[in-house]
Amino acid sequence: ARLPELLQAMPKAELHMHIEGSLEPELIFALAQRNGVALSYPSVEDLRKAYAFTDLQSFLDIYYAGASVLLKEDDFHDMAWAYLLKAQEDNIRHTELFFDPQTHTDRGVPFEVVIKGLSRACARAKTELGVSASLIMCFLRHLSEESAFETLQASLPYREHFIGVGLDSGERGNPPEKFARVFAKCRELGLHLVAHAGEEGPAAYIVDALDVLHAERIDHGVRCVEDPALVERLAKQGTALTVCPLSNIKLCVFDKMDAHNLGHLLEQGLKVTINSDDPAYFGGYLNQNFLETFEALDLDAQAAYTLARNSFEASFVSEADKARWI
Ligand code: ES4
Ligand code: ZN
Repeated sequence: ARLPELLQAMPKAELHMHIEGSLEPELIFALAQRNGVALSYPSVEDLRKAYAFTDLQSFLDIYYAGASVLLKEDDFHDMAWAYLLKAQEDNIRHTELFFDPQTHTDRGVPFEVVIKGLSRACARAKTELGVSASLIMCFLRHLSEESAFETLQASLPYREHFIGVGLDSGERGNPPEKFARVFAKCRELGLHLVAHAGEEGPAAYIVDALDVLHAERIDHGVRCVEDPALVERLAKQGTALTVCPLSNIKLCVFDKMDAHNLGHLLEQGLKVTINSDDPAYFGGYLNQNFLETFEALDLDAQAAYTLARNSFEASFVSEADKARWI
């Protein structure tokens, strides 16, 4: 079969997807209307035109503004459901979705509203779409340790609705150490631990995510190549990197797809996965990431198989489910 058809058809898992980053401009406008929220863009086209980013922060400003239309439980459900339909189209069998409660609780939306809406969509996906979906709660690293602890406290009544915690938002100046105590508490609670590191931040932040936070996977991690000893360690430990190629191009982490280091990371024996990050903002869902990466880096069917297998191996599903999918 031709490679594009193989990439489309092969079963896969997605491990790095911010559900708020799946909010398409059309849905932002529909929810704004439904909730009577005023937007600073006159039309869907004008909003989409604003999706031209120079770095992570220029994206985050628009991403947090987009999330302001989410107020009711149904809004969170409808957003997640729209993504889960795309996931099914892309032959995603399992997805671990990040959500950012502080983006909502800071606007007065109760934690309960967020998690109930998202959980309901995840439960429906399993029965109606055959897509397994879990939630990972992220702490915004530009906010304080105290705010992260408050968020963790608010989440405890819903402990069974999410499988782990992550760390996202602006990396520069917000090192993993800032959340050492929060992550220690989450570890005690038996939560899975992941962290964004080495996207815009230095390789040292990846080392600290491992040593200080005890992160089980590194989100992005592409700057690990700046520290050869770290690359060797990641390969030896089998630590997964959840790489997001289209995101990296849109946020200027690499100039163009030909210049992306994903092929190099694979050659180094790292457990690389491909993910969409914020697909509504970065020009495509998971299969689009696979297609553009394989085209630009001239990857083959063997690489496709490795990446799909890695996605299941690096997931937090049971060993029985892994055996079923791999
Ligand atoms: C994000 Cl690309 C990226 N990096 C860090 N935090 C994020 N939140 C949503 N997308
Ligand atoms: Zn991300």
